[in-house]
This record gives sequence, structure tokens and C-alpha cells, in this order.
Amino acid sequence: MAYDIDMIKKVYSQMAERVNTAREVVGKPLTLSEKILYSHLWDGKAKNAFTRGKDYVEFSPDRIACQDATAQMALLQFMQAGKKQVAVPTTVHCDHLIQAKMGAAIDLQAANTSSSEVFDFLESVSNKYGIGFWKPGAGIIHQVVLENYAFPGGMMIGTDSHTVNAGGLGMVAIGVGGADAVDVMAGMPWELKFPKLIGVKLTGKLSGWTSSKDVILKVAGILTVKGGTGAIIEYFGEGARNLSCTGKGTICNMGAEVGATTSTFGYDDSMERYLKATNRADVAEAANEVREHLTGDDEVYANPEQYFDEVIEINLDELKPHLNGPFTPDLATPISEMGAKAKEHDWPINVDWGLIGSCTNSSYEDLTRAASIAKQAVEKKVKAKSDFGINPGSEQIRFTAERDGLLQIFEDLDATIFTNACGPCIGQWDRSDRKGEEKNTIVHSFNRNFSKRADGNPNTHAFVGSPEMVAAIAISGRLDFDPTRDKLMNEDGEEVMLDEPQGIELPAKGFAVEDAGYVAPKEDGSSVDVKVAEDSERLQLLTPFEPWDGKNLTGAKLLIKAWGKCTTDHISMAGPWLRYRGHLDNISNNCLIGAINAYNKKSNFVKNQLTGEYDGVPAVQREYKKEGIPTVVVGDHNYGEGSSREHAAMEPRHLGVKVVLVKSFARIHETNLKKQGLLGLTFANEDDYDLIQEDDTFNLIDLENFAPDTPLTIEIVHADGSKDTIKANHTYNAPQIEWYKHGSALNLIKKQNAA
Ligand code: MIC
Ligand code: SF4
Repeated sequence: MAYDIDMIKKVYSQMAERVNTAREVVGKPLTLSEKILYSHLWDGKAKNAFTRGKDYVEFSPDRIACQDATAQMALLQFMQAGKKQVAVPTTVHCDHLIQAKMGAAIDLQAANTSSSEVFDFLESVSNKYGIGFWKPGAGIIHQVVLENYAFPGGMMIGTDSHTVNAGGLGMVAIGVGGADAVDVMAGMPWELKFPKLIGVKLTGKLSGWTSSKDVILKVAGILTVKGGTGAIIEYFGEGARNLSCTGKGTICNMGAEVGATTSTFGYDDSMERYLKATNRADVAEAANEVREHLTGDDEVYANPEQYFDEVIEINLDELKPHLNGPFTPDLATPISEMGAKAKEHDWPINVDWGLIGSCTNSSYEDLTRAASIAKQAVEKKVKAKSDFGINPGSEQIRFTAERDGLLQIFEDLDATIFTNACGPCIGQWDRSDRKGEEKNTIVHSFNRNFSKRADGNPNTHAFVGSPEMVAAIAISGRLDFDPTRDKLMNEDGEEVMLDEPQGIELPAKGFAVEDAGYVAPKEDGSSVDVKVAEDSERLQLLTPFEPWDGKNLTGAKLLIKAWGKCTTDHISMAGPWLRYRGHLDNISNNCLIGAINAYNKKSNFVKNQLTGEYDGVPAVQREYKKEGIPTVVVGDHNYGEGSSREHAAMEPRHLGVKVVLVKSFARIHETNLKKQGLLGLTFANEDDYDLIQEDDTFNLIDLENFAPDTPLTIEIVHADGSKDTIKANHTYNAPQIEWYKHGSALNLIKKQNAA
């Protein structure tokens, strides 16, 4: 039986009425995304239609998921909200804090020792507040959610940008910062700007070497890393129905890489099969009863241009396998062209590692497709030229894959089976073959390949591909290997070719598991004691941020003008820093250390205007803080792209940065800044970015009149005394301005709860 089946049945019992009302109010047939959004309004049935891309709307999500690296901050905040229990079903998953080094058994034990303080904290907070807890080793949050919690037509939020994975099971699942999750845990509405809608019509059927991953690699190439910003991507058409449920999950998962709010697919037979195979026939039956409401209306899919803001069409019969990268997930190259492109750009051809895993591609089907390639290598006597590492998505997948002999196939090829966890995908990788900053290439089935992400080396060129393509490339050891065309030399000196991969959608003998790793919370957790040691270097109770003094901001110094791509990995690096995710002061020592200073193109090397000396960003910022001098961070386009981690907003806030002024923001990061009481502003005129000089001082001369839809005026005073006065836009609505006034959204919740 499924978890929280009563909640799911309740959602379905309201579905017909809510969808029908929404259709009347909107006055036309509805997409699936609209059906889910309008049936999850905080105020119940729809009363009016919302303008996409404009109206802020309050929603009522059905559930919440948090992973260990973000849950610490989310729960530290929730503990301050003064509530006894979480208001909606919530789970915590321990997956980010486990390093891949020797293989699952040893690595998991090492993580349980080195991070016991954090895991114990998360477990006890979960127990206290009624939160389901998934132990280290249970699996990667999004695979565990897909296997246990996602349900067609539902709405969830999660403190991780790849929460969107659950779109593979027909949800609207959205990644948020911890402060957003705290709102919903505390029984309050969750606010989102009503998204725009991008329709992707899939025709045809995948075959040969092409897989679901290639659909999203192609979409990423079309939309680029910001093309999906503020939009839900809805996939439909015969091609969509032909995809497996976990394949749909892969596509939705990587929608985060184009900045999409989320992605989703209508309920179909593949989802029904998956629900039944994962022990949730009850959910499938309930969904079948409201089936028509769990997909877009026929008229919409027949004439998508009339209903979506943008429509893309992809013919799966013609789609070719791709590799995306290096350094950005939207640089899409069909594998047949990789050789020439790699030569042109001087990307290293030899591949050191092939890594299969991450929330994107670690399902049972993924493992079978990759194993079908690995098996051929063993049978055809080809030795893998690259090292090979595998992270299964969950203990259920691992256990089943072991039973079915899949893991043995990889082991026969000398692969290392790492823990069911994020591992190298989030820089939790003790890479033994290369230290230092040597230029090298790896291929993986993950979603992100930003500089330094997997191993901390800025010269590691990481390419993203499907699990089976990663397997083929790891076997050949070459980035330019095209298995549809190229031969390999075996140990007997014969030339052999790899046959097309064969996947098994769902295990013929069913899934099996002995201990899935779930710990249910106490019915009444009021007696549970949550301990945080005073001198802990990993956990620190939060002190509320100072409220706004109501005055204009004057005399603010430029901390850094970030140049080019500035993702959350640049603002608050993961890898070794994951260690401090529960300790705001300690993790603030990584604040913006990856951002490139526009004036010298170096990272972590900025001018201290008080002394004229250069130093690391956190050190300089701490000097300003000591002197009580406010600061401004300036940035380029899509600032804060990538993850949901609110540390990227809390650190600057904690250190005394007041304003983040950029050309444009990634959605989650902009909200995180607002929630934590910072001013997130965008240049009204993009070119004003060029006016900012290294010794500038900023005055926000009309902040006292801070109001919705009213740009702010910034006076920029240069070192020679000359001035530029520019306009900055913002998207704060009235309630969000209240967060700013109170110093943070959490301060406001606390005040409301105390009242
Ligand atoms: C990531 O893939 O970057 C992460 C780590 O999962 C993040 C969350 C985090 O920083 O903890 C995400 O995508 O939101
Ligand atoms: Fe974990 Fe990587 Fe997925 Fe983020 S993208 S949740 S780090 S596996």
C-alpha cells in the first residue's frame, strides 16, 4: 500500500469539481499543468483566471521532500516557527553527504561515522515533528520519491532543484529553498508566480542508441540554461506515451537545467505500470477513476499553439544520441559530431571515468540498458579503458539489480558500485586517479556538469550522456567513440562492435528489498529532544536576521562584480563545503569564492576598498561587516542558476551584503534572496552593468518608498567623485516587501505565530 493514500484519495475526490470550475473560469480547454495548479489553490475552487508569468498565486502543495544537505537549514528554520508537527506529509532523505571512494560498504560506514552528528540531528528533528526519515544508503531523494510518494495530478515541493523529477509520474513538483518549505510545513500557503507553459510534442518512438536522456539533452540545446525560466514544460503526444515512466522522470529531472519551474507528463499506461510495480496498485486504481483530469484536454494537444506560450516538436524516430558539455549542460552535440568538435575545442579525447547514477538516471531500467552494453564488452572480450563507477538510485533498485545479476555484470568489468546516493554528482568523490588541476575528460549520466562540480578540478571536462552511452564510452575510453559506427579492438586482437542497448522497463520478478531504509516518526514527538552542541562545527542554531530600519541605504561598497556564469555552485560551493550546511557562520567562509571578479578575472580575489588590498571574498566581506559597512554584489544573467540551496542567499545575508544587483535571476535563487531579507534587483537597463567600477559606492535613494511595481533608483558614486544614477527593477509584491521589512520571511512567520 502507498504511503499517505488517504491524502491522495482526498486530492482525487476534489479533482473533477476543481478542474471543471477552472475550465469555466479560464474559459477554454486546459493543459495538464493548469489542471494541477488550479486544483491546488490555497483558496479552494478557482474564482478567477490567472495571468501566466505575472500573477503571484498561493498554492497548497500535497507534500514536501528535503534532502540532507538542504534539510539542515530548512529544519533549523522550521524549529523556530513554533509548530508541533509539520502540516503536510514531509520526508527527509540522507543522500548528499556520502562520499564515493572505495565502494558502497566502506563508504557508507565512513559517512555514518563522519556525519553522524548531522544524521542524528535530522533523524531526531524528523521524529519530533512527524517527518518520515530515509536513512543514509536508502537512496537518492528523487528516485525514492518517484518510487514511493509521487502520484499523478499531485503537487509537491522539495528543497532541491531536481524535485521536478516527480513530473515523470505526472506531478507538478517544484524545487524551492528551505524557507519556502518552512511556510508549507508551518501550515501556510506557498506562493509562486503563475508559470508560463511550454508544450513539447513528442512524435515517434525511441530506438537503438537513443534514449529518454537524449530528449532532454536536445531540449536543453534548444532552450539553453535559461530558456525554461518561469515556465512549466508539458510533454505530450504519441512519443510521450511511448516512453517509460522512469524515462519520463529523466526528462523532467533535467528540466531544471533549462531553468524550468518544472516539467510534467499526462497520466498514461507507463505510469500505471510503474505504480503497480512499485507496490502502489491502490494509487493506480484511484488515479484511473479520475484519469481524464490527469492529462491535458484533447483540444489542447490537438492544437497546442493555441494553448501554450511556446511549442517545440521533437520526432523521436529521428532523434540522435547526444553528449552535452563540457562545463554547461546545454552545449548539445550529437555523438556523430563529437570527434570534430572535440578537436576544434581541444577537449581531451581520452576519457578517464564513466559514471552512471544521480537522480536523473539511476533507475532499474537505466541500469539494465547500461548493463546490456557492459555485458557485451565482457562477452566480446573488450576491457574497459576508463574507470567505471555506478551509484544505484535506491536500495530497492540496488537490491533488485543485485538479485537479477546486473551488478555482477558491472563488477565483471571492474566497475565500482558506490552507495545509493548522489556521490560524484555533488562532488562527494574522492577521486583517486588524478589530484591537482590536470586537464582531463569524464562522462556521466548526471544532469549538471558545471566547472569543478564532480571532483573540484576546474580542468575536468565533464560530458553528460545516457547511461548506455556512458557505458559505451567508458569501454572505448574515447570521447569521440560513436558505437553506431566505430569498432573496438578486443583482447584477441579482433575488431568488434557493440550491439544496440536492450533495456528492461520493470523487473520481470518484481522489485524486492529487505530494508528500504525508512524510519517512521513517532505519533507524538513532543518528548523528543533535539540536541545541537554549542561547540559543533557542523550545526548552529539560527539567530534571526535584523529587520530593516526603514531608511534609504547609503554608502554601500561594491563587494564583487561577478563576471559571466555565476551559479549557486559559484556562490556556495558544494563538495567539501557540504560539511557545513548546518552551520551558517562556518559555511559563510565559502561565500562567492567561485565567482569570477570582473576586474581581474580571478576567483576569490577582490579589492577591499577600505585598505586597497586584495583578499578572498569572505575575508573582505567580514572586514566590511566589522566596520558596519553595507555591501552590494553585482552579477550577470541567470545569476544563481542551478541548485535550490538557500545558503547562497543566507551567507551573503549573514555576512552583511544588502543588495544583489544583476542582469537577471534564476527563479529559486531570487525567491531565496527575498525570503532571507535581501534586496534582489535587476538592472532596468542591462548595459548599466558596464558602468559599475571597482571602487564604487552605492546609494539607494528611494528605498524608503519601496513598493510593488515601482523601480528603485540607485546612485553610483565612482572613486573620482563622478556619479551615475540608474534604475533597478524588482519583483517584490506587497507580502514580500513585508519579509524585507521584518528582516526575513521567517521573522514574519514567528511574529504571526506569536500573535
Ligand atoms: C545539486 O544538484 O546541486 C543539489 C546539491 O542537489 C542542489 C541542492 C543543494 O545544494 O543541496 C539542488 O539541485 O538543489
Ligand atoms: Fe543528488 Fe546530483 Fe540529483 Fe542533486 S543532481 S539531487 S546532487 S544526484
